[in-house]
Amino acid sequence: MKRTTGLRRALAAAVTTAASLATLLTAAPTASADASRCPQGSFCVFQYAQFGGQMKIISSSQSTLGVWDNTISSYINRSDKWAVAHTDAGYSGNSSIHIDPRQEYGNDDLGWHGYEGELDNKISSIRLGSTSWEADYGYGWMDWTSMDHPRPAGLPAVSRFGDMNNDGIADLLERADDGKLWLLNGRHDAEWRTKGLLIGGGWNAMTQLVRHGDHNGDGTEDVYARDRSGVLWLYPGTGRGGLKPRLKVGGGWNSMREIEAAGDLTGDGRRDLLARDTAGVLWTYPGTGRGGFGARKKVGGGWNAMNALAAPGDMNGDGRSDLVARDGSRTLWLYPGNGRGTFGSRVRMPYAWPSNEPVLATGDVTGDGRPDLMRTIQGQLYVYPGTGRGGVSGPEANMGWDNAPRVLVF
Ligand SMILES: [Ca+2]
Ligand SMILES: [Ca+2]
Ligand SMILES: [Ca+2]
Ligand SMILES: [Ca+2]
Repeated sequence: MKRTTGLRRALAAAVTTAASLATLLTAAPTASADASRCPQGSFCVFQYAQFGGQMKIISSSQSTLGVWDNTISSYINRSDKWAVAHTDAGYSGNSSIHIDPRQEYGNDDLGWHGYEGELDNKISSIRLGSTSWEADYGYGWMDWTSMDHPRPAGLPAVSRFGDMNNDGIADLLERADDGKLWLLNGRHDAEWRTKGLLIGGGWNAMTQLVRHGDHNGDGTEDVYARDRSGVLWLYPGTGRGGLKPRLKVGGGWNSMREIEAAGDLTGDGRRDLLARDTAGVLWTYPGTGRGGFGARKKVGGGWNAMNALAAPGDMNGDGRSDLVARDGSRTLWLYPGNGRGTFGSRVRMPYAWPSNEPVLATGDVTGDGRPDLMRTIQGQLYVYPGTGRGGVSGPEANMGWDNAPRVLVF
């Protein structure tokens, strides 16, 4: 009976709300200013500051707000979604506030989670997303303004990597902040945009993600991933941009600070891994051509002087895979592979590379047959086209960059 009474009361309240919310919204506050009204797992907005007046639960993106248009003054986010509030319908106008997931009251810059200044009582749409980027743009992947040039025929196999869907054009893989893995197709649409293809979720469980062509001999590009327990997994590529069920390579890889899929370093035509251990020793793991590795070979010590490694393929055009490393002075060095699993004398590369941004090597993204490098500068990804003689030329802006903490492009 209590339930019926409660339901009737709720229905009556709903009818009253629907009939007179517009009136209520302009009347004096009556409901209690109690943030705990907002259920765990919900994002709630309130008519008045400090959680006062009527409350609305926002459980999906709202391109218009109906009777709630221009009436919201405070909020609390107990959901796992990001939210961005806009002053105009259709997610346009000013949108200066990013509302973090689990942003409980009393602990942010605004004190009481009020929409101050130009947003107070002026919100007309709210978009939710599982990442800040998705709440901003309405989709979870980064737009890649791809170059869309076919890879020239006759390119040495050592340089041929980056193409996940076998169309001859290098693609990017992006792990978004929420752990979703996206294929950013190198082939753009009519508007020069790339629509992300979702490979799957849960990739934040991985502490390393690398790829560099085909490792198991089926002609399609594969991915290696290390999980938190130190197990290395091979995810064979489908050749259509996706990944097949994973195969366990082995455990113990947490002794490695960094792993790079480096192409063929040993000269046998099979692709290998490089791994730097926590003591700074660099090791070559020769690929078997079936996804696993033979006995590792020591490259040398002292590599902890480098704060980033990248495996670009053959940068200097001698047919052997090379290594790029950035030192603590923002200098990038090319270590030319000698085809025996180690490297010749290093060569300094141009430009000062930011010390805290990734050095990206995902193959030939410009389509001239030469592997390229990429880096981010202030929220933008730039391509440094490889010269094919060991250097790179001036940067070309390529796409907006999601600089959330767990974003990874490889
Ligand atoms: Ca492709
Ligand atoms: Ca493969
Ligand atoms: Ca080379
Ligand atoms: Ca290129």
